[in-house]
Amino acid sequence: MNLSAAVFIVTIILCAANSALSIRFPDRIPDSVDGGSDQPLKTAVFALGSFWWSEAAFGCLDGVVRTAAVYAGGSKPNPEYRSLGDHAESVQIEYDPRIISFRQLLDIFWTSHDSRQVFGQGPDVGNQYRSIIFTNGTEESRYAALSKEKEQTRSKNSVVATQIQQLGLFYPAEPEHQKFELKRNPFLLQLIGNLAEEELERSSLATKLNGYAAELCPTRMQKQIDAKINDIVRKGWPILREI
Ligand code: MHO
Repeated sequence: MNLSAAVFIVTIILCAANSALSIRFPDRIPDSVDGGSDQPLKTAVFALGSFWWSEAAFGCLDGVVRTAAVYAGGSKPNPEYRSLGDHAESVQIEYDPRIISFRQLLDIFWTSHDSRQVFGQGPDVGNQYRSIIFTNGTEESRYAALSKEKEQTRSKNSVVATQIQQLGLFYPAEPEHQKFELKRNPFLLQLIGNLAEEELERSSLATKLNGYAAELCPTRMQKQIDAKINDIVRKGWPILREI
């Protein structure tokens, strides 16, 4: 066997071993997208109740690169969780428009909450949980209005309370509200290397796992992640047993 053949085989073995011990999903976001100028990422912002839930509801979708919990829709400068003024708990979604469209995000928005509930969402009561589609430009406003009409025809006996608003200034929520569902799961955090807060907030993998932790991934993805994690657990991983 010549040297290059040997190197090739060793590389294959190392790759296989590596994939057994780490959690990686196919990253369909080409390097050029993030920061590239030809087809930049787009941003959408929605309010649909607690932002813990909202981040998780969108995090696992193909084409969603990252999410953040934010305060939006109000006028109070520098809102905080205990004094958010007239803002609504919202999710900021960075997505690749070549993989997922604003209209597809709207579909997820409608199916992820009860848009007829006024002054709250589920058990959470208050103005901060109201339902809003934020838009950036006339095309998005048109899509939002059309999708709201469609939703209203589905809901004959009650009024869809969702507002459609031009996106104004919005603010990131405090770190303890970011990737909240994932942070409730120390095992998953450990699995991706206990990232520092800043890294965690930028990480696409953490964004996906945040959806997984809340069991809000599409079934196919939920199963794919389950299988990957079971594989890691079954094969065992380096554990310090004694000093
Ligand atoms: N139902 C949630 C609301 C939290 S939220 C980020 C709770 O457990 O308090 O507003």
